[in-house]
Amino acid sequence: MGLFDKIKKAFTGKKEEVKNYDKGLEKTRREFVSQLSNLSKRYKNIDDDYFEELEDILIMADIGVDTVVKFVDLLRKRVSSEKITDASVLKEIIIDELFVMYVDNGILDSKIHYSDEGPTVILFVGVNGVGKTTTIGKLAHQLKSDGKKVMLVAGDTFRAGAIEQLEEWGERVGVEVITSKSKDPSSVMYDGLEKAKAEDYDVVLIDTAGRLQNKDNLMRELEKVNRVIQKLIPDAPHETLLVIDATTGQNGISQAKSFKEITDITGVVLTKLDGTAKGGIVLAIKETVGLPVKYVGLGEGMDDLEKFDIEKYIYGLFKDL
Ligand SMILES: Nc1nc2c(ncn2[C@@H]2O[C@H](COP(=O)(O)OP(=O)(O)OP(=O)(O)O)[C@@H](O)[C@H]2O)c(=O)[nH]1
Ligand SMILES: [Mg+2]
Repeated sequence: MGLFDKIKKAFTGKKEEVKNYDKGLEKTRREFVSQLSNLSKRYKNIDDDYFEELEDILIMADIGVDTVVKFVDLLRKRVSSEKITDASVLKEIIIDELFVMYVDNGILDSKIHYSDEGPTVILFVGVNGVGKTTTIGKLAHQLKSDGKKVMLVAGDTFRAGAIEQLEEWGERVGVEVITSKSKDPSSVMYDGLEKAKAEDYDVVLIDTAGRLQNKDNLMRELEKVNRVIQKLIPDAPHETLLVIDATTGQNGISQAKSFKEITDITGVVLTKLDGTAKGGIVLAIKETVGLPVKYVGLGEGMDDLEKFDIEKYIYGLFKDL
């Protein structure tokens, strides 16, 4: 039995557990996966044309050109060494190999690291409109449901309406939001962390502005933010999560590369997967950027954030095959 069969079996009958993945990956499943399925129906024999079409399909799913070339190369070798001729057999091997590629070279740590003592500080960064504030709202809801005392810090003092947006989330999910009239994000972060320490908060989620600016300015700004946070909590931020919009495809990959150069990113939140057929981007982030995806956004609602789980992801993608 192949790896995929095992995954499929593991989640069969566990609808609730994979509900968000199932729903959120529908677009990718419909386009990418059905093309894959058609391909193996159309080709009786595996030849060069087959591999070329396969390459195109994988590139369209935003797995990333380099990764695809490497992957298809590996498949060609397997096909020739194992003398595989049947395209429907190869279809299953493709899924297994995609899975192996993700978990290979050491599984990236997709867990959030919570502080043993004092508040855990999670900083959210990313370009504008990717879903930082929404992700904070959703995560606050999850953490609160887990019984944690959660604080949101409105560190986006730049965009009009940003503070109100975070306040709305705070109200909706029932957690405290710290705001300030000051235009300096550092001052609201300082106030928030001071309160979080004094009042024993478990988790502090810090929103930041998604303004577009050059690398040097952004680097300086993030250095300042980190300095301020560390004045109060020396080992914070415990996580710096980069939020990427999956619908922007390879653009998101370049953002990840840039942010990784200017600050210490501990993980990625990949949002709006429900709005794209390019779910292959998860592989590209791992292969070309080397960052772990820690959360995925699978819709706009407050329950539509999931811890990233490669097995559930693979299930959501290929369950109909
Ligand atoms: N479909 C879908 N929409 C999402 C998801 N995450 C966020 N959004 C939407 O994306 C839009 C932008 O989200 P925000 O949270 O405001 O993004 P932001 O990064 O905080 O934006 P700025 O503060 O302007 O930099 C909103 O309309 C959200 O509802 C998701 O997982 N799925
Ligand atoms: Mg925002």
